[in-house]
Amino acid sequence: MIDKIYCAEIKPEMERQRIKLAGWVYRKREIKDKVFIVLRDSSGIIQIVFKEELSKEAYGKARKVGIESSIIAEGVVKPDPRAPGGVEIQGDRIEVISNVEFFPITKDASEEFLLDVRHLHLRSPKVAAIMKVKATLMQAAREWLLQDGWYEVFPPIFLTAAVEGGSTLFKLKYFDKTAYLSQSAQLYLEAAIFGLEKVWSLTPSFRAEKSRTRRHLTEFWHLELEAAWMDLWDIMKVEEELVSYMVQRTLELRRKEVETFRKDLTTLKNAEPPFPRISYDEAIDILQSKGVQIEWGEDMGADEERVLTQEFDRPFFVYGYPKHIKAFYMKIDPEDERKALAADMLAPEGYGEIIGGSQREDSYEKLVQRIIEEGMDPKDYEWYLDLRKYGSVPHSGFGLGVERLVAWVLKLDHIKWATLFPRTPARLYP
Ligand code: NSS
Repeated sequence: MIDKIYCAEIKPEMERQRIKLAGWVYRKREIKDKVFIVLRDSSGIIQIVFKEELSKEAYGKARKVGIESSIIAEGVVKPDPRAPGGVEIQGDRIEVISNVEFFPITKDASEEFLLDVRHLHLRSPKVAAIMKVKATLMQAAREWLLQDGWYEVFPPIFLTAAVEGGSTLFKLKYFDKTAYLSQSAQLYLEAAIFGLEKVWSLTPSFRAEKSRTRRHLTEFWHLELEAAWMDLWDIMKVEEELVSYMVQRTLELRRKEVETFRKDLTTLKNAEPPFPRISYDEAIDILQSKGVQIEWGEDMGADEERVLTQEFDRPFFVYGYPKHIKAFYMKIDPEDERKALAADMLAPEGYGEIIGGSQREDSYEKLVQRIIEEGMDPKDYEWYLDLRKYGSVPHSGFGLGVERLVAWVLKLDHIKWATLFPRTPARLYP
């Protein structure tokens, strides 16, 4: 490790202090006998001025260095109101670690090109800010889960059956058998609650969704919780407390980053429990009153959800969906057999679903019946059905799409910007 400090640590109060920095050349310009280098590291940027009169050698090297070269630089702190951040470095030493003649990303690069060179694009301060916010959201989730007594578990990714419908399964050869990539850890988390009661996991989930939308990836990060002894209303409380903590903590720790993406923080600040709750029936009424062509019993897609989000200035729940548009494992509402005890959490500002959750069917007979109704084979779910034979309990859980949450928090126009290397039907590289 070299003994360096980060760009963001340099303050005007450090006047005349000698410091060492290491990073990449972000911008460069020359004026007469001076070279101005804006150095970038993971914390931010700072301007370093190399004057010929101060060090001929350093000035000469600085002149030759290219954008995105990695360098170690030394110099003295000098407050300067004209410099970004009110401070700059008078550089007198520069060591070029790896010089770059030409960096492929230029100002006018198209979005497609940026994704083609995503491995290089990741160094842009804007992408780094998104990843910092994502990391902070997950740090906050862990803080909350720890203090609320949830156990982290580590479920498998190779599965033998569908969780969220056969049409989006990724199938692969597993020696002489067929396996599928996990769409959700849910069924395995359900098994884990019998020993641990309140469990969570963070795993990649895979969906072969051909639909090209702003909110679908083929591989996304899935934060899932499952708890014994909780009904739908209990788990909705968990959801709103968790999401609220994640958002408020991120505003506390990453305000600057969030503000570079969105000027208006109202909907984020508003994300405090209780979140509004409307029934599916009410949602259909609202949509119909706004001229949307939708009938009771139909699923809401991104377009319908977008219209619905205009009614809210904070995340909200839609509960009580018709059972036939929801998954087989959801418990049927004993008060209305047409409906499942399901609730989605929708983010405002057009974003829509960020969480899908439900109470689970805990009766063996009813679960078998639902599996058959959905055209699936109970044999494929034998172990899962066992859970209803041996000490079945009321239980509930949910899954949060991490990239969807990030996209809303930062008002990104596409979920792909919320992940390091997006995977979509059209993109598997880099
Ligand atoms: O299909 S979900 O609505 N629900 C489940 O998978 C449950 N088995 C989770 C559970 O109860 N443990 O997906 C959950 C969330 C959904 O609300 C989205 O935020 C996200 O997962 N999701 C996605 N994000 C990105 N891309 C795709 N394709 C995607 N599909 C779901």
